[in-house]
Amino acid sequence: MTITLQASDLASSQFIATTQRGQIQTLTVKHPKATAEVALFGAHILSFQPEGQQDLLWMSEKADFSMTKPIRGGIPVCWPWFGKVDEPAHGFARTSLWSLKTFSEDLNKVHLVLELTDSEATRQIWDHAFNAELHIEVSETLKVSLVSSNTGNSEIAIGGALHTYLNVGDITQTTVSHLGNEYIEKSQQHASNGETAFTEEVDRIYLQPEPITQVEDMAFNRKIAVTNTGNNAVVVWNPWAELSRSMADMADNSYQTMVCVESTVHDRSIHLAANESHILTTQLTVKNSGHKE
Ligand code: TA6
Repeated sequence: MTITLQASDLASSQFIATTQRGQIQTLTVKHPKATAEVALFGAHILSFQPEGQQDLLWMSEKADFSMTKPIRGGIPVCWPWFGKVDEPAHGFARTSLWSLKTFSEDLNKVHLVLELTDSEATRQIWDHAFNAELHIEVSETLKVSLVSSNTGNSEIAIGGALHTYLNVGDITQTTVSHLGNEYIEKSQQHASNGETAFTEEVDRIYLQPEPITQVEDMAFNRKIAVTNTGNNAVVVWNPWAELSRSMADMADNSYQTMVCVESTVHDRSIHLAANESHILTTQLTVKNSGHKE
């Protein structure tokens, strides 16, 4: 039986250590099946490396760890909205300080639960009572579940995304498929054959994604299955050369080794009455690897 422990029991953990990156407190998981690092700032997963593999997550070499900006790379939690529908872009969860609520561990996996609840600071941006939990399961796969609960008396409308930055060997030898028949790009609706390759900036909201998006990374000789639930879209983003050059927290050529595949609730389309919850998940699984890395 696996027992769920409180954050105050962390010192007794076999697999989790408290660590630091810049100004940011992190939790480092070293488990026989995988290693991972999670920042309390943003409940941001910085790294996930299954045993014997390259990291599945890309992290910018110029990422800012000062706690004043979102971190570029890993899995930012965009919440309670996705994109620029409101200020700040992608919501406030990724720049809020979360806390470790509970954890459990055994030889199969480590399960962390991080929590954010409304405060004076969040109410100045979004005047609602809420509880958000990020469940992070580290095993051969990485499973991330964002549980949003309405703890107030009136309905709330939420969107959001688990904005995963995947680490790929070479973007020009990467395809993303099983994306469905329709996408929005720069506010225009397009038909799709369900697949995308990369030769320029791509920033697309796929509106009818299949439950499992496939990423084929030929340079690292691996396929990654991204399994999503609770979403109504999958966003695919690569900024390409010009936009990368304009971003202070990305090295000029670093777009060549990343692609974002994001489990997304587009358009604040989840309406939660008092005491209702919604769960958005994404799970990353390496399907095959010839270990050409
Ligand atoms: O998910 C894609 C996207 O919304 C892009 O439009 C791009 O701006 C990206 O997210 C990164 O946004 P950020 O606010 O982190 O710079």
